[in-house]
Order: sequence, then structure tokens, then C-alpha cells
Amino acid sequence: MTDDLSELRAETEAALAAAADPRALDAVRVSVLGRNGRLTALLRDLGKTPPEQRRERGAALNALRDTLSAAIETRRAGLEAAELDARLAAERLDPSLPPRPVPAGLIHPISRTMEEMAAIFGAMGFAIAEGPDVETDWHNFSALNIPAHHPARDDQDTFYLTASDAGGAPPPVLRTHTSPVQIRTMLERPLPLRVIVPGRTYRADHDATHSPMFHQCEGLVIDRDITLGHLKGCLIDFLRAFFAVPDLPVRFRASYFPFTEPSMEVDIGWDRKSGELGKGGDWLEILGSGMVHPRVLANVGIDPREWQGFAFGMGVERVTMLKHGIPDLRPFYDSDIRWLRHYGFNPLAPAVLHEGV
Ligand code: 2NL
Repeated sequence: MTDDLSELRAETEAALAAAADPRALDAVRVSVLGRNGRLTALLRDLGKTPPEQRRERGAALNALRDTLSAAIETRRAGLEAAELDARLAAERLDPSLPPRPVPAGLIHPISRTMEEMAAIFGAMGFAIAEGPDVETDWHNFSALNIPAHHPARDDQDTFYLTASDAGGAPPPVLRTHTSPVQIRTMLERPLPLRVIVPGRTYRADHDATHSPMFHQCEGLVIDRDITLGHLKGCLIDFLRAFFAVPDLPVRFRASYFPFTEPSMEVDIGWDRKSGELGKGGDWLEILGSGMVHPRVLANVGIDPREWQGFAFGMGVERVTMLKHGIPDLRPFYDSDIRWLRHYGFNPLAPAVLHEGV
């Protein structure tokens, strides 16, 4: 091999040894074998070699090209193997490590209570009905036999939306109870009917124990031959399941609502001093209920001689506070994550009846 080729070989081999990564290696390859590479130039100059030396020179150049190509590929394989080893070491997986904690949300106690109600009443064959928060005066009041000058219609108590009808129609309201959804349900669904209606309600009331937005869950059953006995059995079963006290005392006390006749408040037994449910000689009002007023049935086109029903309603905040010992109404709406961490529920353990809601 001539001196210039030995020198090129030695320099290339030194450069290959110095190339620390595939990019540096490629630069060496281009500088020798590329279009403007040193060996490529020598091959191009072969034509200028005197004819008697050309064959030998050509063979030497080709041999050097093969040698250097092989050296480059060997180096490349070595660099790639080293790179893979480094990655495997850096990314080594230790399957014995505990999983990183995943930040999980929590179910708000109001949502949890409504889920529990859905589970308990669902097992009794009730479906869930929903409706709009903004209601007509008719669905919220008139259809429910609430007369024109009833105090509930006072704009001190009810949020009226800006009147839009110049013809004298009453303005829309923020629903003051979930009953208008039951009016809609009776108009829309075929009979017989068993629904609960959990949802937001609004009243112009704001103090330590009242929020202008709160939640109710009402229930409605319409069928042939429905009696007060059905109402009592249904609500006793519900209250004992919801408060998880199998022998919870339940008392029905005569009352008045415009949309039911007869009407009853429902009380549960508790100990006022300790707050314990089911023990002690005190009574606590939990629900309102009654047999659907025949005039309400007639208002939605149901013949009260053929169909009867019962209905009930309760405050979701109130039963949630009672069940979990939550002392103050206001934090329900504060979105304070510390409060939710204390009172919130695991989203992966939803309310289901078989675990004894
Ligand atoms: C309470 C009392 C009650 C109803 C709600 C109702 C609905 C229709 C017809 C008849 Cl469409 N009644 N709902 C009945 C009795 C009581 O709620 O204290 N709620 C917090």
C-alpha cells in the first residue's frame, strides 16, 4: 500500500476510534466515502494515474474502501450497542416499586346522597326523572294546586325571571321544588308510574340554615288502587335503608300541602342530645308526603277515579347533614378541597344496594 493510502487508513481509523456517537461516526464516513470524501477523490483521480500503475492502484483503492466501509460498520454496531446498553441501564424498570399515587377526585356528599337514593328507590322499581331548572309558573305552581295568592308565590320567596310576555303571562321562575318535573312526567310518560326526581331547587332565602340554591328529592307513584299503606311501607323501607338503622322508628303526622290530600309529615326517632338516630325518645321531621290531590291528577289529564298515587319530598342537604354529622350547611357550596377530603366519597366505591347503602 502506498504511503498516502496508509496515512488515509490510519487517520480514518483514528477518527473512527474518536467518534463517540453515531452522528460523529457519520461525519467520518462522509469525510472519507462521501461525494467529496478523501477516498472518493482518490478513486476519481484514478484516471490520471499512468496506465501501467492504474490496475494496482485501483485494486489498492478498492481494497481500502472495503476495509474502511467494514471498519465504519463495525464501529457503528459498537456505538449502537453501547447506546442501547446506556438506555437499558437508565430506563431500567423495577416492577417491585409501589405505584405512584394517582390524584383522584371525590364524590360530593350531595351527589353521594342522591346516588344512594337512586340505589334504594331503584331497587323498589323507581326510575329517575329530570327537568329544567327554569320553569313556567304553571308547572311550578298552578298545576300543583298552589293558588294565585299562596305565600310560596311571593317574590320574597321565589326567584322570578325578567318578565318577557307583554300579554300578561306570568314570568318564568327558578323552580322552587322538583314537583314541576313530576307534573312533566305525568304529562309525558305512560301510566303506571314510579319516579324519583333528585335535583337543584331555588328559593330567595339566605342565612345560616338556608341557601338560595339547594337540592330536593321528590318521589311519585301513580297506579290503580294505590293506598296510604303503600306510601307508609315505601317510606319506612327507604328511611331504614338510607340511615342504615333496621328498626328505625318512623312516625306519620297529619299535615297540609296544597298538592296532596291527605298530607303527612314523616318523623324518625332520634336522641336530640347525642344526635344518634333510632335511639332516645325524640322525633325529627325528615319528609313531607301525601296522597296526590285529585285536582293535581285532573290538571294533567289523569282520571282520579281510575288512578291514585302518593308523593313525597325531602331536602337532600338536610338528610346528608343528619346522616354524616355535618354541622354547617354553607361548606356544601364552598368548593373547599379540605372539606371535600374530609366529607367526600371514593368514586371507585359507588352507592350500591348490596353493600347496604
Ligand atoms: C317537603 C314536602 C312534598 C310532594 C312533595 C308532590 C308532587 C306532585 C304531586 C303531589 Cl307532582 N305531591 N310532591 C308531596 C308531598 C310533600 O314535599 O317537605 N319537601 C321538602
